[in-house]
Amino acid sequence: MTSPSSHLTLKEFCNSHYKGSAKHDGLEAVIDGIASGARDLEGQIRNGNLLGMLGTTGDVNVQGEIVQQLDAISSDTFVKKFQESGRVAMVGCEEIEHPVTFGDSEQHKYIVLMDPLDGSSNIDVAVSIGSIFGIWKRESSKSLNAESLLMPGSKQIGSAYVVYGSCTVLVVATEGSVNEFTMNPKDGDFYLTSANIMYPDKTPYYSVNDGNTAKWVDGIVKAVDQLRDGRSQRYIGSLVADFHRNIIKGGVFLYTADTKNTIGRLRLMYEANPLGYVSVQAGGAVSNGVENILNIQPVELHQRVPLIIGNKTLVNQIIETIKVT
Ligand code: P6P
Repeated sequence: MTSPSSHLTLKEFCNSHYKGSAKHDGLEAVIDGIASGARDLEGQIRNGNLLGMLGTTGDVNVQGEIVQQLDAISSDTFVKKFQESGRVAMVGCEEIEHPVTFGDSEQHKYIVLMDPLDGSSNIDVAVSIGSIFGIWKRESSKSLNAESLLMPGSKQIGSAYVVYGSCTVLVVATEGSVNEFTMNPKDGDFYLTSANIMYPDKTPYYSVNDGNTAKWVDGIVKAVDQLRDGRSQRYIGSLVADFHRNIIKGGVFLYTADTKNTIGRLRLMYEANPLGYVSVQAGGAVSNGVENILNIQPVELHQRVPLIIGNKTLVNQIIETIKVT
């Protein structure tokens, strides 16, 4: 049995790893903004319907999706935190049609793309949901505009995600380093609970929506049949929660193209790229079925992409099966 005080705090970790470093200076303020926003959101999420914050706002977002109250609250929360950080030049978001610009000074070094609340269909049924963040260094030579956000995932300087689950965890990835921090409900601080995470060799799980089977091409049907052999299917309906289980316990997640979602359902810039960066830094892989997603040059902020992400051996097995079927 340990106590929170026996763990490094997120602030201690970030100050020692990022503050003042040539490559990551100021990143500690961005991560602190994510942790602070997650702390605020966690409190609201845990109240569920007690505060009347579940359900929809009645609006439809740029994706044509009905906006849940918590979608709007989470977007506003993190936009405010990134503005307060003084280090984020611009943020792009699933819930906002156009990017928000905060500043163009030397201090405003980072660009963030986020899905502030992933898994909206699970909000009002007490199932795990999460937040996802991709972090890029802004190219100071270029002026800030919508095009500034369209950088390939391979150019991320880091990424992070939060899972509001049975506990609240924040995972932060930079080059060669993936670390999990758990929030202590008593003081709202995040403490290092798993350092230098790498995918396990074992792969007991696979995550896919079996309900889409009739819409898949033969190669995907065969690839999923292969995954079923000796594994358990785990599918939460919140990408970030399925991703986190798979990186800790071992497994793969796939949401490929099908006859309904002909270019996939999930978003390149603020779902596939940030989680793909975490996956690769943890020894995993991320693909659209043809190439490493992190190499894709984006053309549109909200573009979708087929997603295969997790254990490298399984990702490559799926790609090979699609190719030869
Ligand atoms: P389906 C949630 O809405 C989400 O964007 C991901 O978090 C999740 O993995 C996926 O959609 C679930 O989609 O079509 O299986 O309900």
